[in-house]
Amino acid sequence: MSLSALQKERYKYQPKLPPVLRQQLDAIEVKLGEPTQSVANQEELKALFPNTYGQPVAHIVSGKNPAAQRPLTVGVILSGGQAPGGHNVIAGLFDGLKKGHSESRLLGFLGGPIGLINGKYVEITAEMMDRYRNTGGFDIIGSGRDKIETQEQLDKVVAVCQQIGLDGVVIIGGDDSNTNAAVLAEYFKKIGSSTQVVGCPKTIDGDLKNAHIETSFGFDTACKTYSELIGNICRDALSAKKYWHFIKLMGRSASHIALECALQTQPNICLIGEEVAEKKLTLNQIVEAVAEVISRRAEKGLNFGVALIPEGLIEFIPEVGSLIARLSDVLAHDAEGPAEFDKISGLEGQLTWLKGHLPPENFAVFESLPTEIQKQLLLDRDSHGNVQVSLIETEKLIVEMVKRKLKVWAQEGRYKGKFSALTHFFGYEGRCAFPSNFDADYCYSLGYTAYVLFRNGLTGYLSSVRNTHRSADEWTCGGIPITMMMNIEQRHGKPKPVIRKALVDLGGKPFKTFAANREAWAVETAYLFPGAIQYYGPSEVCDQPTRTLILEQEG
Ligand code: FBP
Repeated sequence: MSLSALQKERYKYQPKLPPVLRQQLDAIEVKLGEPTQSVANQEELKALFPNTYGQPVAHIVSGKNPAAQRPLTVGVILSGGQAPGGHNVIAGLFDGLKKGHSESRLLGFLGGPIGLINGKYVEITAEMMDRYRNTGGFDIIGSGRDKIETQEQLDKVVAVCQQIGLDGVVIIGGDDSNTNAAVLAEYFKKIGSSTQVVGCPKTIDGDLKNAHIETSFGFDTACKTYSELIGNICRDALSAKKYWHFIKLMGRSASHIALECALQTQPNICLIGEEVAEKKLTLNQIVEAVAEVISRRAEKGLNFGVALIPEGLIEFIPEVGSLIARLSDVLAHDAEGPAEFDKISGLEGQLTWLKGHLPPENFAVFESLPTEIQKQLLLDRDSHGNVQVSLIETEKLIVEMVKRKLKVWAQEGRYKGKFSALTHFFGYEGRCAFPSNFDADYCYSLGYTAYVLFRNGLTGYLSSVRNTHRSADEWTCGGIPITMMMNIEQRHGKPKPVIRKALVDLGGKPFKTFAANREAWAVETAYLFPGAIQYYGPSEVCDQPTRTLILEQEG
């Protein structure tokens, strides 16, 4: 197979580890802190996780490791959406295992959690590992969105682990997958199995973070990739001076990606879902705010601009969120509803049906939406009948409604500009990029840390690397008990123990920095052009973490 020049160079790149992990393994030990508590619902969680609740935070420090050395067999799963760096988590784990004992084995379960349920795996060899070092993607073993939840699934997993003689499993995933890791760790302990479970925090969305987990991997590379593209579009807008570009960015629930990209590129508009929800803004108010910026720029002769829209915005708008929830109810949970509805052909007939089944206030919102969006709300339902929010073209919705608004303002003599809009969606473009140096180093360290946690007998932990806003020479590492990050939330109408998702903190420094500048960015043209991710060169060009991480950690 022929390789690109960058591919060849990246294979050779040696990721940076925290200083403590650069030592021989017998010079590293784990120090345990005080017992911990979950972030909420302590009594319920203690009852649900009697064997793993309250474990102490684990710090990996220099010392002596008395652990008797025998070969370990460990499994690894990639779970959920791709995120740059996943291969390096596996590489760090692999190298740790082999350093610990040359006969240790790493098994990769294929296609995500379903691979563990069905016992489908490959053994990761040194030669195979070397073909994936420092590359993007999850293609080494594939990923999937299945869950290990039911008793039948748990039984199958236990049987697979026993048959192989697995000492441990690493689950590389987001909040849901690591909630699963906690459930699995608890179950293994409950049945007296010695198989350990350790998670690694993954998601480009950046919403798996808390007081102990500074960032999820992949966020850095994805945001830098999108910011390069946004910067290029800013430059195009500035050159042609004739288009408004509306760019939707991934981030199913939280707006971290949009916020970080705004900090990196200084667009004219960036909507933040969490702020919309907090201020209870209506769709009309959002549209007016966007139209206002367009109008003010037009007054200065600037009929161009760039607007960023987070994917999850639509659900944060209270009236649309309520419509989506109600639509999902009538189309998914009402036994008669879906079958009857699916027989109707044509939007007109569907509208009549909905009028009779939706509360009037929800129907009024539905009726006010552009036809294309109405169709998407009705067509794009998942296997449970729920509306698939990520497939709704929010960027087109906003453009359509802004057009209508500007037309009215033009008739009233309030707006005299020209509005020509283009829409974009940046999502998949960033999920499998070559990991930035930050993600390559961070992921390798997370994987290596996971091995050290296994070696020291820990289970039910999330691998953690800290002080990541500084150079890797100052990084520290350890393990955080997963139950510590959990609370009880309603999921599909039932209370469930889950890791609390991190939304954009409106009181936090990243949002405040954005809010303090957005007025100037709206009317002045203050674009930044970050350019492509650099892998080689001065450290301030190629090793810098995200603005979000720096602002959050520097306090
Ligand atoms: P994870 O949370 O599993 O990492 O996935 C996040 C994400 O990339 C979202 O930003 C996006 O909405 C979603 O995955 C797309 O999912 P799919 O890959 O199933 O189309």
